[in-house]
Amino acid sequence: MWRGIIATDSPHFITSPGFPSLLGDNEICRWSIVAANDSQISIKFPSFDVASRSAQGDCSQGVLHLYERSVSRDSYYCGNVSIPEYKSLTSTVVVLLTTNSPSGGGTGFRLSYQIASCNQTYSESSGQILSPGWPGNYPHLSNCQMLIEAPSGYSVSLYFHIFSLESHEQCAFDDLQVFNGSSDTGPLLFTLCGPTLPSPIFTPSNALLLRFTSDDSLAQSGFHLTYTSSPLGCGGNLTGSSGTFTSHLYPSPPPANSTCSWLIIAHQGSHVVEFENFDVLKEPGHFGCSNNFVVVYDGRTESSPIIATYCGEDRPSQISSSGSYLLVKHVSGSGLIGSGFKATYHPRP
Ligand SMILES: [Ca+2]
Repeated sequence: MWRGIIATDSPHFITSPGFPSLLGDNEICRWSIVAANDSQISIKFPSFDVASRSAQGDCSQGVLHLYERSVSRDSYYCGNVSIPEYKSLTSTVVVLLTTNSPSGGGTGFRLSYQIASCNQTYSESSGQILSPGWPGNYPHLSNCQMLIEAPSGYSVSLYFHIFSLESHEQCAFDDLQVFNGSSDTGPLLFTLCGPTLPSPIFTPSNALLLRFTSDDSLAQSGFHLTYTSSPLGCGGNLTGSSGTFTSHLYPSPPPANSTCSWLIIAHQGSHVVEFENFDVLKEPGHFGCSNNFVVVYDGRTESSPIIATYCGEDRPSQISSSGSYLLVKHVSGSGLIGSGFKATYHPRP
C-alpha cells in the first residue's frame, strides 16, 4: 500500500492496517506526508505497539521507519513503547511500516500529523537545526523562535555548518539573533546575517534562544546548525548525518589543562571526519604527542581501538569509522597550545 498525504494546520490521523487488531505478517505500507509551503511536520503517536523486539533486541520482526531523504535522517521504532513527538527537518516525511513472518504481533499504531510551528524547543542533548524551507531558500516573512534547552547544569555549544542570509550592514532585512537564556529578554549575544559562516557559540548556560526573521524580498539558503551540550562544560554527542564541530572556544585556544570529547553518532553505517583547520601545538622538546593532542577512537568509548593521535600544525588526513560511532578527544596542556581545530563529519560516500 502506498499513499501520499498533505499535512495541514489541523491534525489528521494514520492507523496501521486493522488497528487495533493484531498486525499481520509481511505487511509493507508506505505513507508520504508532505507539507505545503515548505513547512515542517509534527508527528505524534497516541498509540504504538509494532512487533515485539527480537531476542537480540532489534526490530527484525517488524519496524516503523520514519525518514527524510534530503537530510538522510532515519528513525526506527518497534515494540510496545512510548514514542516522543517527531519534528521533521524538511517538508516531506516518509512513514514505512514493514512486518516479517512472523510479525512479532502488536496492535499497530495510530499517529497524528500536522504542520509544525517553526517555533520549536529542542530539548534533546544534541541535534541539528535547519532554517525553514531547507534545503530550499527560506520563506519570506518568517518569524521563528528556536529554543535549545539542555538539562540544567549543562553548557551548550552551537556550530554553524552552512550559513547564508540576505546581507545588510545592520542585518536590517533578514537575521538570526542569538540570546543567552530561554527568552528574548535575555542578553542578545549576536545578530547574524550575510554569507559569512559565523564562529561557533559557546555558552556556560543550558539554554540558548535563536530568533530568525526574514522580510518580504530576497531569500537565501538559510542555515544548518549543529548543537551539543554536556555537563562537563564542553563537548557532547553529535547527531544528524552531517555537521561541524570545533575545539572548545574555537577560534580562541581552549582553556589550559582541559579535556573535551565529542561522540559522533551516525544513524547507520560508517562516516568520515575531516579537519578543516588544525592547530594543536606540539610541546617543544617532546618527540611525540604528549600533553596537547587529539585522539580519535573507532567506537563509542576510550576502550575502543585508537585510530590515531594527532598534534602539531599539519592537518590530519580524512578519518573513517568502521561502525556508527567515532569518539574525538582533545587534551590541552599548558603554555602555547594553539587555537585548536575545526572539523566536519558526513556519511562515507
Ligand atoms: Ca530578505
